[in-house]
Amino acid sequence: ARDPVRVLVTGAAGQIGYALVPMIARGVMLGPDQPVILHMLDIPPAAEALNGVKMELVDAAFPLLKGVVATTDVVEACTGVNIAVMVGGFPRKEGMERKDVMTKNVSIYKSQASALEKHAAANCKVLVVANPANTNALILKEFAPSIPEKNISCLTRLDHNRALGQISERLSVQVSDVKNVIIWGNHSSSQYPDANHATVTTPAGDKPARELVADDEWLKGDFITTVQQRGAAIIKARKLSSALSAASSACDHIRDWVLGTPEGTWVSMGVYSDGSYNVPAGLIYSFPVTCKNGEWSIVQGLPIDEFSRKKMDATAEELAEEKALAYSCLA
Ligand code: NAX
Repeated sequence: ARDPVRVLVTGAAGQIGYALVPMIARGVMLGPDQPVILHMLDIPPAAEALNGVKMELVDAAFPLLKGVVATTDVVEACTGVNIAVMVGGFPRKEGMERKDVMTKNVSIYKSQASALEKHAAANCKVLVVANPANTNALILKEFAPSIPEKNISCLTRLDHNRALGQISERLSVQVSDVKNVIIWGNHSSSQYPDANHATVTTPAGDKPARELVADDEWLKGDFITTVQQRGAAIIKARKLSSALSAASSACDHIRDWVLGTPEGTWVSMGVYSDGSYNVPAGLIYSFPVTCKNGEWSIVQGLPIDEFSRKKMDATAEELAEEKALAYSCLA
């Protein structure tokens, strides 16, 4: 039998946590043959609720779940973990300044970075979900210098999946037949959802989505804004933010990272920019990536038109501003 993999979920008593931990325990993230030990971290005011989640995990009798650590102690939570999904963070409340929210999250991600660096298993892979996701991941990278930058990422897979969903609805095709959309940049409304390279599997072979949609105005307009604003639309409808889709896409992100992307398919991940596509190095920016042997690489050589260039630059600019704001909060 395989050794269990230890998976940390921070903010585990929250909405996304509640949807995510059963998926992990069922094998959705790491496969149906991979036993797991769940580490769940939350803060003291949520300790009782966290314990309730632990009770439900016991009650669910998941065959793959070999142990549960539920704690408010960061060191205990991080010790020995192979995968860390960082969902905990400080939410923006009404009337709060951006800088105040950033200060809170910078301090959370700075201290959790140190705990992971000192106590996680070697080669631990980190996924930051909590907003501002790209910048939280950047702070984590800066304060965990011994964790290789290739092991630190942020979630834009939800946006990627939303883009696949929009194309599938528009064309009345199965979502599983649509692939290779791209989310460029920040997980915020400045992100650029790009369908220029997307394809749709048809009985006659793969066809460019752009040709099948045959409506550039939609692709450059409502398609982009619908994906950008989808989070707000869910809040409006549910009076709560996305949780099941966020949890599901976090599983997709880790699964593809660890087990590899299918041949001919790429996905979107927020990763440390090496300057590809003239995106400034030193930002955590969402790119199209393929994964193999547990490592991602940015898909190279895609032609970028002028419309795309502008959108890619605008979201990079926003990330540079966020980075500057985060650094000013360190002082
Ligand atoms: P909730 O407020 O339901 O849960 C957050 C949990 O984090 C709470 O239980 C809270 O006590 C805990 N927490 C706060 N500070 C902590 C700390 N220092 N250490 C450990 N735990 C801590 O929010 P939820 O709806 O679950 O969303 C979680 C985060 O995901 C938010 O930051 C949200 O903005 C972000 N999202 C990111 C998405 C993405 O695609 N990257 C999409 C979904 C989601 O909006």
